[in-house]
Amino acid sequence: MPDVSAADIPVVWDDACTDHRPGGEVFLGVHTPGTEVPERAALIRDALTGRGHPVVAATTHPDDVLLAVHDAGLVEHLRTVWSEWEASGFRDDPGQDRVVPYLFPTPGMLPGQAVRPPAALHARAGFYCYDTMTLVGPGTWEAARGAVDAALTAVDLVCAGGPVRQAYALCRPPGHHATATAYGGSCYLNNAAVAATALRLNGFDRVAVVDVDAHHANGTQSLFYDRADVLVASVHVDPDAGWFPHYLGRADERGSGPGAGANLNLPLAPGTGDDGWLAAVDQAVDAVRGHGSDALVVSLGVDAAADDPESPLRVTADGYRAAGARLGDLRLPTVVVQEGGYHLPSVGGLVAAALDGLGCAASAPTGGA
Ligand code: SP5
Ligand code: ZN
Repeated sequence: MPDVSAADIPVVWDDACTDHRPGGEVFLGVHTPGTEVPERAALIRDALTGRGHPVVAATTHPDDVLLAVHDAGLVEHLRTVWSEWEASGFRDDPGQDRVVPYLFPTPGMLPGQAVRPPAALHARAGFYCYDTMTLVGPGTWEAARGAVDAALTAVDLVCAGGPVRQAYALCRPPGHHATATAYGGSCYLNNAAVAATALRLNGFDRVAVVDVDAHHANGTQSLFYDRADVLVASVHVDPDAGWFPHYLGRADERGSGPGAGANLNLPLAPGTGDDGWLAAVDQAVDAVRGHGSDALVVSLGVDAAADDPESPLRVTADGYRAAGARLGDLRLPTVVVQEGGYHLPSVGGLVAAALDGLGCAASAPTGGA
């Protein structure tokens, strides 16, 4: 019997993650309470510690991997925009206490013209952010940067050798909607892409990112779209059924150039439920085998869950446990990063179920029969 158990998967935590207070989201012009709240992270942590997972504090990492993923202008914007917003007096006039974009340089605004950064701070918000729902406030930068450190610390644990071949980074804010140059979808920095890049730099030749968040991993897809060495497979609610991120996530997006065939989108109908969702997870796992990946990143969003307010996929906790088991069956060094998941009464149990499935499968005796 192996002397490791699922509960041995370490949980990497950064205290800054609960200091990100977006204070809601502007949806269709209306300021709503939002669902990506600090309580999410504490609930997940408490559920995991209650089941025996050890907590490891994230360690500070330099910016090199972050800057291999993201444009320096985006990183600098996120680092500075909140203090500039405050200093510019926007809290009093017009009375907006978070950074909210109002103008977007869409292709239709700039036909045939290169887009260049605007001079005005309040215009710059829409240069780097592609929606109105992803607000920047006090603590946003520290949390987003802490989430990157958590992902990098989880990579360190997996690369250290020894018994830890799986680690979980409790990243908040989530990351999979962030592209090289833009943030959105409650995401600022792409933690999964940072983890995949760090694994490549640590000597893994081919890395797979499997994203089971309810929403398409548009940021991760775009970051690796033309690369063969990083497979991206995303299981999500069909954007053509009317769901975020609306413009991406279709099955015919298969990668480009050297990356042709190394992007797999598995869009699902609203109401799909466990069986159809797990069949898609199986297709993603088959794609990882076909890719010959030697390390795995799991973008673990639990917002496909039955009670989640942000998606209609209706997956159960048993479904998440089964998905974890299928991913654990790959027996690859694995870094799990937290993405979405917004039903506060169940979010902790859902993450715990996924990690339980992952750890049990990966530590089970290999099938001799
Ligand atoms: C990381 C992640 O899961 N991001 C999800 C971003 C999708 N947000 C879409 C929000 C649309 C407005 N939500 C209204 C919810 C009412 N039930
Ligand atoms: Zn999501």
